[in-house]
Amino acid sequence: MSRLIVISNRVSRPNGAANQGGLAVALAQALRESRGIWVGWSGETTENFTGHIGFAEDQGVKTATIDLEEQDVDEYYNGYANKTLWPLFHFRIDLAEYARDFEGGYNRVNQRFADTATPLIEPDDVIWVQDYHMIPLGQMLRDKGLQNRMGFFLHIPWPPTRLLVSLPHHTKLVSTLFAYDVVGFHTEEWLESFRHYVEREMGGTVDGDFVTVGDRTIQAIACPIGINAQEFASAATSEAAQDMHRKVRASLQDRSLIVGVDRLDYSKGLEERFNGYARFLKDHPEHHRNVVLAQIAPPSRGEVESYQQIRATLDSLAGRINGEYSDVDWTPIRYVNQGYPRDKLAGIYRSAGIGLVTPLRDGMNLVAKEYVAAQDPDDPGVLILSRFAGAAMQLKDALLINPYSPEEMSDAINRALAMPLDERKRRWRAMMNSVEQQDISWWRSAFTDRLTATRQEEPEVEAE
Ligand code: GDG
Repeated sequence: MSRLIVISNRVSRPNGAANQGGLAVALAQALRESRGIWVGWSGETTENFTGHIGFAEDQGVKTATIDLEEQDVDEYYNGYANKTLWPLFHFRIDLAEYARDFEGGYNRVNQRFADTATPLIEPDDVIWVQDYHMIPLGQMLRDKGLQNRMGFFLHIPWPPTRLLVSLPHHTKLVSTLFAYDVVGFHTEEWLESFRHYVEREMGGTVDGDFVTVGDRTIQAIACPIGINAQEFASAATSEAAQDMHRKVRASLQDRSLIVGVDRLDYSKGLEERFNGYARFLKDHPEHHRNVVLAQIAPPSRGEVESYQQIRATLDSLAGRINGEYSDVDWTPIRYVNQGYPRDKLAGIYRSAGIGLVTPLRDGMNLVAKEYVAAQDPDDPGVLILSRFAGAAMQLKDALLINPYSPEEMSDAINRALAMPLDERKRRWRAMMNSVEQQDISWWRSAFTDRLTATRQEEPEVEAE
């Protein structure tokens, strides 16, 4: 078995923060099994970059991290990654900032990761680079002479060509993807957009999974990420979850709970969600006092202005809706800016008769899958899901809605509240089957098996 080297912006340690996700767990398992290394930013800053690598081993997972300079964090992480690529790739060119410093910082930091990782890599290692922070890394590793099998996975959408061309030097960035052997996306839609770009803007050709530009052929595949469904289902019946469930139910006094859980991010459609819910309250006075929307939204990327703005917008919108509809003994929205440990979160999902997931664009959206996995099979809740989440391709038995339409959201909430038990069970079973079958281990193996097989399929031909 080849060693796996995972390179991502941040490294999650197995027993790290309570809110660590399934991705960290899945990758940790693969790293442990292959005695691999996880390389990334420590999350710390240093005055002058030294290239010093911090090594650690935690529950069998080896990590190698570097500290970055403040300027690196500003230009690479807050800058090019989160002010340029994130909004653009989520179809928000209105929010995307194109600054030369950002691009310079992004390339500088990627080079730092390449310099850090190269001496750690052995010839037979399989390298798996994660996400939009690290697109050019593979090319930089090739430039250092590495011939390893190398894969890249994009966790966010791939934007339509017409939007992507607004990025200065877009072809330069995209061409670096051809240094990898396998490039993965969550859905056919994102894959299709990638192929379209390559054909239109780079004169490339597509033959099944094989995409060629010049003399480089890579495999581009759709490989939807999943969750650890079994673990999440058990978390939902754990002591901590049951305790949370009792607490929540007691506070509701027989009211129905609608739950939303999202990083506080403009791509998650939170403003639209609040407006859709307000529309529901307006359309259905008969439901007043019978429902509560609990929106859990831990703040993220607080140094980026667009995130400060969405936070201010939501603060005032929640206040306005509550001001308009609350009574002395009922508040329609509970808007919470703190995060919860995973088992408690699972208990909150299970307490809610409706999961409301309304991103305007989302690579996948794991919350939708977690909500499904946490339900009581004998009395499952209803998932209302934006058709613009990658998860909508798999969870077709959710109530799929257009999040830009407050009327559709209002109708879906009304329908979910009235849905008979047998329909809820039927829809839930179908969704749970999908969540269980294409779970996080499936995703990891589907990608790494493809990557490992690349060199067997196409043996390297020695030059004469
Ligand atoms: C990116 C892509 C893609 C949230 N609040 C709490 C908490 N969370 C956890 C959720 C979930 C995770 O954070 C969020 O995952 P999402 O998939 O919903 O969204 P992004 O963070 O934007 O992730 C996305 C994903 O990468 C994977 O490829 O699906 O499309 O944007 O796991 O549970 N966890 C805890 N407490 C909280 O309060 N413990």
